[in-house]
Amino acid sequence: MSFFKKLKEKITKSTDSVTEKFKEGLTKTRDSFSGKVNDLIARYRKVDEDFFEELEEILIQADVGFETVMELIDELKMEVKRRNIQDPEEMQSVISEKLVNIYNSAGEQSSALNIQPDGLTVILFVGVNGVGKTTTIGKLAYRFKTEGKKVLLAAGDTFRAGAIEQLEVWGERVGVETIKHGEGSDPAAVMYDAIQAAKSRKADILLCDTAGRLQNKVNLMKELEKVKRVIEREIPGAPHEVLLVLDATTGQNALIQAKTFKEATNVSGIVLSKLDGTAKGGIVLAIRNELEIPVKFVGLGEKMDDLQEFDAEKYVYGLFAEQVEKAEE
Ligand SMILES: Nc1nc2c(ncn2[C@@H]2O[C@H](COP(=O)(O)OP(=O)(O)O)[C@@H](O)[C@H]2O)c(=O)[nH]1
Ligand SMILES: [Mg+2]
Repeated sequence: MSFFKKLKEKITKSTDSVTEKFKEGLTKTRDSFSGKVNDLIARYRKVDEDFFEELEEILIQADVGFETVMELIDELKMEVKRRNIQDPEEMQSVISEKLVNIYNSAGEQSSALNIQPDGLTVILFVGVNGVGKTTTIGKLAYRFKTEGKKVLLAAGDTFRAGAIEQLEVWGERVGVETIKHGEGSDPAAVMYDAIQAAKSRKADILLCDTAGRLQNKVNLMKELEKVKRVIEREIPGAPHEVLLVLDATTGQNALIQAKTFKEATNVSGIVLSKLDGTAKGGIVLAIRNELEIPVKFVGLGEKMDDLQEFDAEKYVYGLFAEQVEKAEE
């Protein structure tokens, strides 16, 4: 059975809203990337060296990342040889299968968060200005609240004007409390207070916002280290997750940011925001392969329920939805 058929069976068995979110959120990438792949397949009569060269170019344009593309092309060539594939029509399904494989073989498969079964779980969000930290916190707060958890927010971005209010607005929208100090105050002190509040209110989850920009990069990294130290001191084992938020629309720049933050804080997972805003959604694969940090969530829009746990199969379905749906029984 072809990979598309298997995927179709799986997807139709679980026609849930999550799959639809992936399909909807990946529309731009699907139109661009899959459009080019379809065009390529239509133009070739057999799978040859030129075919692979063009495919390589399409993958690079989708921001899949050079190393990952090379690995993928090698895998595809081997598979074509092994199964003696001649017809380009068969390639979409094979490409999809290899995309899932390459993602899942790059490391830990689970996008699950390290949630404490008893007691407080502290999650710290880091990333440069505008990537979507505050929005992601709002969306995650909504998610946890829906699961029946008691959630608290800590307004740790005291640098950017309006940042505290923005988080509070999200808190009100979701119906959770925000612990804050004034603009310009010490974010480590905000964290300290937020932890005390979380303990006394017996909260399950504390989501901590941080600044994305200070006077300079060194200051920012120092501030993040200090914030982290305070959290560690107050709760052994915390923060339980340090989530780095990256903006998918910034492409390879996101990888550079990740390397900087990785050096300063112990990043445990990536949130890739604004996947809906880019036609180059292949960046997921580049991040996964080149950083060795799991992509735990992806942002697929600006609404409360537009944050989803990353899932390689649903992602690939989003890339080739029409073809998967057309796959014959
Ligand atoms: N389309 C889209 N927009 C997003 C997503 N996540 C965040 N944004 C938008 O990105 C902008 C910056 O987000 P914000 O949370 O303020 O970033 P921060 O500076 O890192 O806290 C806002 O206009 C958000 O609505 C997403 O997944 N999709
Ligand atoms: Mg913010």
